[in-house]
Amino acid sequence: MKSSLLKRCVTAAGMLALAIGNLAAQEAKPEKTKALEEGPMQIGGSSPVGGADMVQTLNPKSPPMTKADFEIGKKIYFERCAGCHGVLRKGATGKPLTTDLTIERGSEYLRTFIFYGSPQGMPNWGSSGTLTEKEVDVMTRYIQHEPPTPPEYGLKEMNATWKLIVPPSQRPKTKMNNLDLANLFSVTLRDAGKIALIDGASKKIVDVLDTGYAVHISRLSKSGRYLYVIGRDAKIVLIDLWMEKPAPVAEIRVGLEARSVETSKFKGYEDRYAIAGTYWPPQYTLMDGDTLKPLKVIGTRGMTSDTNEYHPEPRVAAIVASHYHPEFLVNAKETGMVHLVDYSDLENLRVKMIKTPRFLHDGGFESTGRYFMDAANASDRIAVIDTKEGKLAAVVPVGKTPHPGRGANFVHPKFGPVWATSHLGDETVSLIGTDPVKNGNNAWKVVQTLKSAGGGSLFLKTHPKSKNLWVDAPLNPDPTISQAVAVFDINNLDKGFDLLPIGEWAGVKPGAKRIVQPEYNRAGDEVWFSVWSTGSEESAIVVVDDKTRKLKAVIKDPRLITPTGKFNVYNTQNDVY
Ligand code: DHE
Repeated sequence: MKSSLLKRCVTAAGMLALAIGNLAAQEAKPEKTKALEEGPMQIGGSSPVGGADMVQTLNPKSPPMTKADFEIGKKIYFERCAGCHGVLRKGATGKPLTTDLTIERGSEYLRTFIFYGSPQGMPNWGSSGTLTEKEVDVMTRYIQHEPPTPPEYGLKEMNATWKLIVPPSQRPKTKMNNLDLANLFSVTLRDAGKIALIDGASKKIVDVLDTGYAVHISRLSKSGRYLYVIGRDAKIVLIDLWMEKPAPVAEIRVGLEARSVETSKFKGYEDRYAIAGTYWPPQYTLMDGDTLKPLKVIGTRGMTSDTNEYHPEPRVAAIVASHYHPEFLVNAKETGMVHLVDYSDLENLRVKMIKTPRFLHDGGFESTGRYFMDAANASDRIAVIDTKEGKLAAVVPVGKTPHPGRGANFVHPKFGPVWATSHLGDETVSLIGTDPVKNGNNAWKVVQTLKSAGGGSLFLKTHPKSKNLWVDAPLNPDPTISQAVAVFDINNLDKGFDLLPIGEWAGVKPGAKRIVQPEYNRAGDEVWFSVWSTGSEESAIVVVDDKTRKLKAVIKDPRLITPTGKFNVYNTQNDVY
């Protein structure tokens, strides 16, 4: 970080800390509602809120705002915006939001952009109802002030949040319920900060459990017994699925902001360690797999893979566990370095840095489980990492902003085994050959590009028993696309896609109804889709018969608030996608 910027941040942080101190010193009155009740402040001019404590800003062009509003803006920013724009607002999946850019853009432009979003993946925070007009106004002003520098977060802070709710010695020795765990789904209830456990056969909600804020993903232990759920607030909850009623047995916060969690999968080390990666601070933490006791923190700050420049905030994106060695593969987004972490000796930890294109995001294994297909989304590339040899095997140019989730594997009638990704930035689906042995001339290159319904896709899925490839587009601005899903016949890809109106089939009240993330059941004959509306609108889960592509069931329940990711236990535990 440039020293002048650092100085400005430190001074601003110092002043902010001082301001927060003053603020805390006053009787804690509901400044927040008061500030919001006053409605949008007039931008510029003297403070319209009279004697309220105003944020002292270094930049005279920053629009005035009260400290109460600044705190509201800070909370909303860390929870909703930092993921795309970075904790220090340097940008990544989303554009940089540093004040030299935002003040020049001005309040009217910023307010419109925040309210209506863009086809390139910026959610429509205002028109979707996720943020109120007044919150949009607060954010418009907040991003025209210097970002506060968030605190570091080490073992001391983690241990202060670590709770061993049920020690392993007191947990059941055998499964105490008659749930069909292999066909249980862990469903992210994003804005509720909970997960729903849903039985695959009956479609009944078994339970709704509290997790971290803006819960993001679930991952399974190798044993299939434990669920690891991580929230954007970097809180991990370990859930024991063998309990009479599945329940949390441990929890911890590993930072201020996170997206990924995994456990060790190599033979002899199954579930011995858990790992979580954070966006802030830029680091990853190794924990005891059974208890989440934090063991080791490793930072990712360092040089970028292309220009060898120092980066202060390489956020940890996807993490996968090697099946070939006692290793984790950890994506450092902004530097384009994949950390190959050898966990066989934590005291003499070996980390190999594999150079790949910058802006790594999500990804998954190809069908043999040897190669990690790793999306460098803002570089429009897929890095192919050989987890057996521990090195980069290829870099494959694909469409605009690939966003595969874990991707989709199938045998192409002409090109053999392929792995597929869809894209945020265009309507294509890239099929990459993944068999360097029997289909060497197709390996590690795009063998076919399909045209799906539109850009704004986040996930696609298939199943070894299916002939369908399902592609969502929840961030497309056209509701006839975002509220539907495209499906291709793998045996006849040239025919193009059928568009199924899943949002309509849900039969829910009007709302955003974005269709997100196809997920199969254990048998591979049903596909589950989230109908994702805002927290104040009705959402649902729609189940489609994979063979007939007809509606099979709709799961509706007032507890299903903003359902997004769904993780079938068996498929997640065994990398079936
Ligand atoms: Fe995710 C996976 C980051 C927004 C739903 N998301 C991931 C992974 C990362 C990531 C790094 C891979 C984790 C892994 O495999 O270890 N996601 C981010 C962001 O930075 C981003 C773009 C902005 C943010 O604010 O977080 C973001 N993600 C979203 C959403 O808005 C989604 C659609 C709804 C939600 O619940 O937040 C969303 N992300 C998902 C899902 C997965 C995921 C469902 C897992 C896909 C899978 O099949 O494994």
